[in-house]
Amino acid sequence: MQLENILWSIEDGVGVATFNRPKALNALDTRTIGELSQLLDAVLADRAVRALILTGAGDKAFVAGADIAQMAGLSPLEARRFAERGERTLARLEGLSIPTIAAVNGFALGGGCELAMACDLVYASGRARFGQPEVNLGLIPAFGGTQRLARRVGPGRALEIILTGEPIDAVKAKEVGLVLEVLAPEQLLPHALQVARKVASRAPAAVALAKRTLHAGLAVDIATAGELERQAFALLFGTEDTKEGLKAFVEKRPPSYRGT
Ligand code: CO8
Repeated sequence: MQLENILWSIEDGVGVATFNRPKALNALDTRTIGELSQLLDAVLADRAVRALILTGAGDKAFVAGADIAQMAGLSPLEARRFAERGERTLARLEGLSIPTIAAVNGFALGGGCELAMACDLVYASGRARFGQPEVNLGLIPAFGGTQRLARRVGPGRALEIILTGEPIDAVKAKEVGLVLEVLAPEQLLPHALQVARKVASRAPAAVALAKRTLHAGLAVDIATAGELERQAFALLFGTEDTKEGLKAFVEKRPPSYRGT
């Protein structure tokens, strides 16, 4: 992998991707989005990576949005391609079968807030600021932000955040349901790693199907969603890990999952 703008490490089966473009507060240019896409390919191919954490380098920004200087030169067709590329990459991130965690250490604005919302779990340091300031630039969120924010915090709050373009602090973000926990800056990554390791220790197929069923269920009516849930539940009985999990409980020992 040729990564210039994302630092990548793997610890105990947990991959940590750190956005690192200090001169632009880690903003997403086309190169960085391409690198994220490459990284997702690598994560998909590597069964040893069982959870993924996204964070930002430095103490100021998670990701301050799409790269504004680069966007300023786009034609309408280029803008459409840029938005499609970003949205497709975030949809792939959201659809990963392993758990994903955004550890938001500073500004998560525009595309940065959209990136965090494409992760399963969002934790923030007290320094974090979230917002969709696109209207200040004569734009609208275009990496899925109008949709994911409304699903996370409800349409009323989403409209308030999107239409005013004003950022909210970490405490407010927790209050509205965008963030799960607010931590001291030095506790943020250790907390994210602790949660990632816990989820990574569970049966991988069960984790993957729980996540897929939840997302698929939100897109359909509740009766259809219930049917999807029952199908996923039944499917697990064909895996060795489910047999192991049930057997280990009966035998009063910890389960040993192999991802099979
Ligand atoms: N893109 C490019 N460069 C940026 C960005 C960005 N999003 N954010 C900050 N920078 C750069 C600044 O230009 C500055 O560079 P320089 O030192 O060369 O002047 C450097 O980072 C440091 O920033 P500031 O000096 O502005 O730092 P402050 O502490 O004063 O302010 C803020 C921090 C409040 C975060 C401020 O930088 C800011 O408002 N940034 C822009 C945030 C923003 O509007 N983000 C949303 C962008 S739009 C978007 O994400 C749309 C997504 C959908 C795309 C669809 C594509 C078609």
